[in-house]
Amino acid sequence: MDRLNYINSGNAAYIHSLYEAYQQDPGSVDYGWQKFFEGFDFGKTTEGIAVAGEAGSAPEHVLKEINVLNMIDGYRSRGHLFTKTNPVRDRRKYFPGKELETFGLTEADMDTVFNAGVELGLGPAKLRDIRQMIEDTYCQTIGAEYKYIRNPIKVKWFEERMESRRNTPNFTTDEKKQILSKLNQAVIFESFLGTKFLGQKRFSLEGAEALIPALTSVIGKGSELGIEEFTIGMAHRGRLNVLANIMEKSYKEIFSEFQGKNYDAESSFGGDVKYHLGYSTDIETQAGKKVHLSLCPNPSHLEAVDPVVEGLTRSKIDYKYNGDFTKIAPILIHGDASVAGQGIVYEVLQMEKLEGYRTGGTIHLVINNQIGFTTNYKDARSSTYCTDVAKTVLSPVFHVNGDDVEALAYVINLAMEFRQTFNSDVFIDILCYRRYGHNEADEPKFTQPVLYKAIEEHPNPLEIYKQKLIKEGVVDGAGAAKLEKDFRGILQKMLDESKSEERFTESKPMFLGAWQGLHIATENEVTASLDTAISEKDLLEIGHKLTELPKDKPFFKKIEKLFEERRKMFDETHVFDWAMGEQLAYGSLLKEGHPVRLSGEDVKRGTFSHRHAVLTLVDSEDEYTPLNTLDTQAKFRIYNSLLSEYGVLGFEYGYALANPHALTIWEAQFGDFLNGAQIIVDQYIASSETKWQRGNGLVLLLPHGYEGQGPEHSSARIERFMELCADNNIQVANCTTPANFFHILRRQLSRDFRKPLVIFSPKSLLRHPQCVSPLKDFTEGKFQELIDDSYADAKKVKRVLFVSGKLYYELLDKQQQDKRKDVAIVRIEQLYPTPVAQMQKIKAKYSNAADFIWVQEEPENMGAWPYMVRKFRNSDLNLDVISRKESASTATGYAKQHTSQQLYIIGKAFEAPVSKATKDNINKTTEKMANVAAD
Ligand SMILES: Cc1ncc(C[n+]2csc(CCOP(=O)(O)OP(=O)(O)O)c2C)c(N)n1
Repeated sequence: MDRLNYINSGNAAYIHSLYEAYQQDPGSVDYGWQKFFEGFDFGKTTEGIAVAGEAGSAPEHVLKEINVLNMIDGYRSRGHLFTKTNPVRDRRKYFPGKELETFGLTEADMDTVFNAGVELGLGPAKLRDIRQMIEDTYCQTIGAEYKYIRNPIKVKWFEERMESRRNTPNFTTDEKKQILSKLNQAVIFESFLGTKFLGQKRFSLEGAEALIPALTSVIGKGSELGIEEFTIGMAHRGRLNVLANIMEKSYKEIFSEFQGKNYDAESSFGGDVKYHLGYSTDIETQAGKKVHLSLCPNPSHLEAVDPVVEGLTRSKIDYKYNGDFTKIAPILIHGDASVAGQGIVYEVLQMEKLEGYRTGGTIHLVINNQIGFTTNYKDARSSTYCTDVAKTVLSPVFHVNGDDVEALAYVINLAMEFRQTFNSDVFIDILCYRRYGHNEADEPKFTQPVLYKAIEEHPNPLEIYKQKLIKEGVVDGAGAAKLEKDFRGILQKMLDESKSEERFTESKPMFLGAWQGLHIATENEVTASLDTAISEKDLLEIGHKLTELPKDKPFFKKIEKLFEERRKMFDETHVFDWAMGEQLAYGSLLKEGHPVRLSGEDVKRGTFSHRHAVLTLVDSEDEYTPLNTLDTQAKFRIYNSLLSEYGVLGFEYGYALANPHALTIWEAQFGDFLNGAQIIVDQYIASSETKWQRGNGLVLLLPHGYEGQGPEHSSARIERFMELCADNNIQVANCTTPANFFHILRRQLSRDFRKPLVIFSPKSLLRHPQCVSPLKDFTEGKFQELIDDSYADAKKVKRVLFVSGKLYYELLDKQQQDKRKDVAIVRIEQLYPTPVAQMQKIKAKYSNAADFIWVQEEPENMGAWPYMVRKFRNSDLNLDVISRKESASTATGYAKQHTSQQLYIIGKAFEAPVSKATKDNINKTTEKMANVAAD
């Protein structure tokens, strides 16, 4: 029957007229109505109607039929509001005692037979039975939200599965025993830690232990349905339990961590607390299937791990599973307060169906302990459920009572099946509680005395399930007790062994799988650039492919013109601009077999309309991507991202993590938007190697430069990156030539280690006539961390200007115009690792120079200067600065003021330098005066 949920009793006259029309000619009404009236006429002849007698006139009964249908529909849509899903609190009641009345029905209708029962597969049935059936299905320990899904096939899929079994699990005896055994591990593990490491933080899972059998179940079901690998992201709560009882990290290793035995004084790694560490492993399911599991390391910042897991998964889909979304699935485990409060969840959800970001559906599990630290759920969200964000992408949500471990295992299997069938996200909200405080040293009664009184008296899920199985005769009391005792025995043995070992580190080495052959860089390796040139033959071959537009496709005239200009670079001028330098880097890497992925807002064309890596054909949505026409297996993937920085940067970080042999790049629209993704920079990009021994080769392109566009689009906040630089953690560059940009991109994959690379990329230089590189700069040499001046006369130089980025060209202009051979302009192309040795060489070379000045466009409190002044504070370089004066805002909003500031900087840089002799004199006098003062 067609959906009839648009009808109600108010339509009585209309329905009556339809029925009359149907009686005269069935074909005169819609097919759905024909079927309905057919059933209704059939129902009228059945015993039910005869018995009910007073069922009233035909139209009146038709109305009641409709009411029953509405009731069924109501239960399907809103039954979740009436479930028994909360283990420790009573749910609020809607319309108590008026459930029938709400649908225009009464107790007197309970024995009337309604054809509407057909909708549930019951056939004509008494209202009593219909209601029982929908209550059993939708109002027990599982609440289902799926009716808002617009795809009727998905809706039907759920309806059929849930209603055919009344949403009731029917596990075999063996399966029940397996569930019991996993629950036993989960519960005993926590209580063991609680007694042996009293007061130590572990963010226990107690109250939500059903998560462990649920995960076992989803992994088992997933592997049955073809999944070979799961990537898991989760926060602190229950992480140790997952590591031990799902990931099979050895109990001994975990106990050693509790005893602080994994600390290695020799190591340069800073490490992290145990409930943030990642792990990966191969496990075998109950059915004997091998599954790879990886738990992503995560920072304290809740939900920050979500995009990283998604990116990691997508990378594996692209490179390891050849685009097959059914071989790997992400599982994200959220907390109720964080899933409701953190915007990153929304950003990640919006990726669900996007070509460049989808992962074939994520299984979202929420450990809904109804509290966030001390904050009650009522203060944590405005939405009814913590999972309501799921509805933005029409993802189904199941709310399950965490005390009903079978219901949870059943639902999670259903969710897995759904994910594999439709490649869509699905949420499971596990209603549970947190037995203790936020951590083990915390007193929850200070803030939730009533709830914690209820929790105190509440039996743990193992106790509840054990009693159920004893009642069913699946196990006896003695068997269940033995299970507990045996497992405690195993844990005690592991603890004893861990205590007897002096130091214990069984952590998996970092360079496994795709990272095989790579290593942590030594100091020398980081500072050395390898030869990254390509042959002229390759360059021209790539160039011709990149600039040749197929004759049979219609392109815009301006694009054809642009490509003709590009073509000339290869055929005639042999001088290349920024866009070509960039694409030659990609093309040459692709030719060497390295895939390239570039994502960010509007990257296909490029924010500044310079890239045109993807061309849209005239009057069409079809696209042409020259980089994908090269003669290579490696693919160029380029995606305009959703308007997100935090989510997309996290995704690309994860993407790069899974494949160090692909070049992965994220480009910000303007560099200043990066601060929306600061958590990913601070918590992952800058610190993950130190904290978790996880390298990453991600490249960030951050458009930067003072061009009078106002405070918001001038600065990508170089200072923010410079303050993060230590231990050779990242590379920061601000290149001035297409060739140097080309080499640094190629260098990223040419070495045996990976480091994130932050490039402050240009805007005006994209079209600057001098910002071009000759062919030989691509076919010879390597990335230059520092570029010396080739115009100044070394002997005459009295002042050396150190500069980076586009300001160089403005200084150059002035130098050339005024023919100032006494001022050398030295470009620092790589700000970090800072080429200190090369800078010292510069000092030696310009031996008559008295001034060494850092010149920057940014205000004095920004840019690279605060870093440089710290780095060189005790050096004989005695650096000074020329910059905009310190400022709260990055740049002025007035174009005129911008220009005068710019002229001031350039003018100041070329002010007549003081001679070295005079300067030495001044220094001596100052020193003397200081000594006098000291006396
Ligand atoms: C982004 C972020 N903000 C604040 C915190 C501090 N914090 C740690 S746990 C917590 C409560 C989390 O509640 P919930 O998500 O429900 O998880 P639970 O601890 O209850 O399992 C808060 C606010 C954090 N870790 N991350």
